[in-house]
Amino acid sequence: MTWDESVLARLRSAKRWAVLTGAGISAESGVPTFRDAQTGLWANFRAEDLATPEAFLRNPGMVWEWYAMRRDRIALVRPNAGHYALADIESRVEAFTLITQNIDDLHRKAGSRRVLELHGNILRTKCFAENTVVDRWDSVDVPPKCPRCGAMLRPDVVWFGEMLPADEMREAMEAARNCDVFLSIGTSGLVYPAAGLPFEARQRGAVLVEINPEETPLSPYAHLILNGKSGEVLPTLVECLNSGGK
Ligand code: BV8
Repeated sequence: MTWDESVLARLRSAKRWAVLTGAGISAESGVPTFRDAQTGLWANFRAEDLATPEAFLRNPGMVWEWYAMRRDRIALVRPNAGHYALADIESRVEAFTLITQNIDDLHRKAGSRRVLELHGNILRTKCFAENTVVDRWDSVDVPPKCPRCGAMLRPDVVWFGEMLPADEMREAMEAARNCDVFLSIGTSGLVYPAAGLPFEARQRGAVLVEINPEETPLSPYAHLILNGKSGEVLPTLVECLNSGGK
């Protein structure tokens, strides 16, 4: 893979990094990308028709089971070389902010320290009414009931039509506006406001790199497109950065 030496030189000198990841970085760990997650019973539904508060109120049992199936799958998977490569870069640069749309906790498991989860975390559960995290419950209902107020429990993830966590989004925007390099990895770049972050970074003068086997709406704006699987491309990028241009 021949990479643009001038861009690589800017990456080697970059002090402040911001990274946005999507489902693609977890694909090699065996986690279906967001749009592949409708297997079996849910094959006839679009993800957007499951991951909404309206869908949950319409059919709480089905939506709870869809997340339970995904959570059970995620409990069995491990981070891949792409996740570890990002934790490696974080340990070598001055400032590193990892912004993820993923809810699978794999970046933390790979040792990344500064992780902004814009869309929540499937391993956390919260009360639908109180909007506060619930760690344990003895309700056997589907979905289970909140031990405090009796309302339905739900996954602590951001559904379509819901606001993103304000602190995480503010910090992500700040990182995008102040970084020297922005990596967009394994995301189709279709879901906002997360998908707006790479554009913000580019507008502020950052070097924009996209890592994805396919083209996305962001591709025409990238200074460097690494067309491949993140589990293969990211370790190679780390080697290039460490080789110092030899
Ligand atoms: C909101 C959690 C205020 C749940 C998810 C403009 C501005 C603001 C909002 C909107 C707007 N326009 C429309 C909206 C509304 C909506 C939206 O963006 N809709 C889209 C469909 C048009 N946004 C919202 O509702 C957000 N809320 O803005 O609140 C508001 C509200 C209403 C109206 C206006 C404003 C909330 C969005 C969050 C939804 N929750 N996830 C769950 O997981 O169940 S979204 C979910 O899908 C993911 O988290 C991710 O963000 C998104 C897209 O998934 P990707 O990660 O990109 O994965 P995908 O499968 O699409 O692509 C995988 C990519 O990987 C592919 O490109 C593939 O080529 C690549 N790949 C595959 N293998 C590899 C690989 N890459 C590298 N290596 C590999 N091996």
